[in-house]
Amino acid sequence: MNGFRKDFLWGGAVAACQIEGAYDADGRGLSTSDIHAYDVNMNRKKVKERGGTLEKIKKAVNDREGYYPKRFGIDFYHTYKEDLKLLKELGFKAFRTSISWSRIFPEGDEEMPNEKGLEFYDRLIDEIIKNGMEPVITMYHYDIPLALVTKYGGFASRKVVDFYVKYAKVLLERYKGRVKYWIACNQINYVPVVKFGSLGIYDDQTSPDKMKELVYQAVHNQFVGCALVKKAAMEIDPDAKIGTMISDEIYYPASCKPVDVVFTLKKNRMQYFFTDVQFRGEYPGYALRYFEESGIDLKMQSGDEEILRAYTMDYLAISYYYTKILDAEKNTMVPFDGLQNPYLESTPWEWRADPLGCYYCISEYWDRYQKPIMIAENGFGALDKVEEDGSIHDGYRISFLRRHIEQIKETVKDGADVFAYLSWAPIDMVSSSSNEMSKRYGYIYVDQDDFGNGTKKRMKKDSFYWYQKVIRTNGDDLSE
Ligand code: BGP
Repeated sequence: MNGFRKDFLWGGAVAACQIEGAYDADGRGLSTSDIHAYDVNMNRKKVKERGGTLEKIKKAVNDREGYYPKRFGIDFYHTYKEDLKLLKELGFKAFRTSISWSRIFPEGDEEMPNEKGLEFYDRLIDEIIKNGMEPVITMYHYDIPLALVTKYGGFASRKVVDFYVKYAKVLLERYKGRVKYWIACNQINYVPVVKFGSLGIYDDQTSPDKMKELVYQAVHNQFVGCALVKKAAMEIDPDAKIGTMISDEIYYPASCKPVDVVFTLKKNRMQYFFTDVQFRGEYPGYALRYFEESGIDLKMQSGDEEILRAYTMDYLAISYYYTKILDAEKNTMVPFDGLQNPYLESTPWEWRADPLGCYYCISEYWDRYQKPIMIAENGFGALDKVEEDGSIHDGYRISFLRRHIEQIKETVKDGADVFAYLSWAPIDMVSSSSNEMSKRYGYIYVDQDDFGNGTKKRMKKDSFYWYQKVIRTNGDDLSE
């Protein structure tokens, strides 16, 4: 292979809870993303975890003072037709977004789905297809219905697994024949740091010494949920592909000291743990040992192991942004406890771009599983500037994307089956972790500030025209 396959899916990715807004339209219920308040005093290098205690959550629900950016997004709920037209102009072959779970089941535990929510996604998915794009739909992207958190304790409860599978079955039935690529759960490996948004666990749900066990119990429940979604897809829509998604958190050793190299191998294994279970269908020995030595006693229901073994995932979706390093003396096995690589450039958010790391990440995952790979997120968050004449010169973003696409092409030349590149993000929207518009990723600028003020006007950045050329030449011409 000397380049991308002819039917390579070039496109971009967004998430309902960061783009749609209309948080209470047409019967939608509150989700965890709707109580993520904008923190005007945030430290961009140390963004606070969202969520909080049950008390804090209930207060946020009743808060009339704070500003909650994800309730408004960029109003994509109403502008999706115009925005998709711009993406068609870019030449997109695929478009990834997510379905907001609480549009379909406002409280999460209703008997019947909310028809108006389903109708919105009928319109949206039809519009994506009408504009010549393959829809890639994330079933769950950091917006679990809030009631499933406060009433049931999120994925720590097996009842929530049942509600999740019921929700997924509704989607598979409704969009059968229109959606071929599903992602069961956004970045399933990231849950320890997004335990509120992704597992639906609040800070005082259990005592601090029991929290690690509760998180991994909820992760186990999510594994079972995803496997049951795969089972449902085989019954409802055999053409549907169910992907699992991880955000790359594979580390380099900080030095060639054997202790750093071996520690890094062991910690990286606890990242591969998520995909080992979902592609190999069982818990690897190193993970069982880690849980035993950490005093984590996972409760598996009878039948769980058979379900995991029988219903593994069809493809791997990877979100890639940065890399970090591990020093055996300074770091621990706590997920995401790592150091910054002094050989990489920093950004205001301390996300250090590493294009070669993209080659490393894809190669390791391909060598480990030989499963088809979709790059489901890759992009450069930056403080973009609008010039007097309305132009936006984001050469830094073009350079980031070019250097990453070059490395992806290298993995394809090695034989890796990378079938899609959906960069984050085609259009500016509210950032996930820092909850701000200022951290812009788009090829298309949106005139809206961190408090939602602005004309909402969409403007093409230099990267719009560059990416348009990349897609037109199927990745042959990456020149800046
Ligand atoms: C991923 C999330 C996306 C997206 C991206 C960029 O973890 O799946 O939702 O937001 O990160 O992160 P951020 O928006 O925090 O810069």
